[in-house]
Amino acid sequence: MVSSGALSCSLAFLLMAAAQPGGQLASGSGPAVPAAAVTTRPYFPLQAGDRRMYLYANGDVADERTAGPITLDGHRVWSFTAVGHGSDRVVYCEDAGGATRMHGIDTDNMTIRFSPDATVLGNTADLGTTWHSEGRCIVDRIWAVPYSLDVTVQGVGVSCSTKAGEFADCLEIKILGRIGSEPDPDRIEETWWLARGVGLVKATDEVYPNESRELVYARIGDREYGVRPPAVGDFNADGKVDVEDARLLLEAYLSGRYGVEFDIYPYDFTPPDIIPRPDGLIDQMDLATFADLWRAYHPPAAP
Ligand SMILES: [Ca+2]
Ligand SMILES: [Ca+2]
Repeated sequence: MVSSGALSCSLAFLLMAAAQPGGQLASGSGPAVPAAAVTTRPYFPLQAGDRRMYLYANGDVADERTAGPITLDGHRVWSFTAVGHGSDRVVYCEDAGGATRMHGIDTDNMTIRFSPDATVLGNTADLGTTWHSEGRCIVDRIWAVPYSLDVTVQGVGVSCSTKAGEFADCLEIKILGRIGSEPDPDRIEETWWLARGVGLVKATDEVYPNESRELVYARIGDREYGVRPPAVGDFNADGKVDVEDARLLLEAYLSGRYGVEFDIYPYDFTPPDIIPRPDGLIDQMDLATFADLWRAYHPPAAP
């Protein structure tokens, strides 16, 4: 048994950072769901290619992409990978009934798996519906600490205002939990607003206020919300990646003047839809990455 306060604290922090706790759908928990309950699936889209950008209370902006589905630990899962505010990958799955469950969290130096999977949303929800969860968090497949979670619906059809716009049809859920061993587990207390067709648009964190966030931009399927940020490689933000951008990058490279906008390597995902992880250098790898972006934006004409 692991009872390290430091571990449980860091686990809880990772959970906070990812802001994606959930809980096992325990049998018999919560009130009976009346026929008028809403189906939750549209409030938490699981769809590869979606993008969501969040502004955190401390000024960070996180850029999150959805990938999948893949099979992980025998589950069909979708991963939500965010960079810019920590670097976490939260793995979700959907059960046959349409409930949304959290399978685990990967960070640069730690893997956490929920056993059993943690439920974020049951398949249907009405005001007052609660899903109780408990189990173990398995860290790096070796250590385990207990967790428990209660997710309660405290608003249906409510509106939520964000920097990406006003969302008229949201589920508002309260997430209360504990993670780590007694007598000193860490506390989870968050409120989420999930917009129909969009997903998480706002979260307040009552334990770690700096982890509160709101949506600034989203691309869900073919729809966009908020103002699209300049594409990576569009250094002068004129909506095109062209020879003028190449000139600006070359100038930065040759002059040795650092600009984070030119620091496009290393990166995650695939050109042109990349998220740079700046390494503090403008070198030949950044030039090569720009060349890859160029090719992605200007594919050769068909013969
Ligand atoms: Ca440009
Ligand atoms: Ca670089």
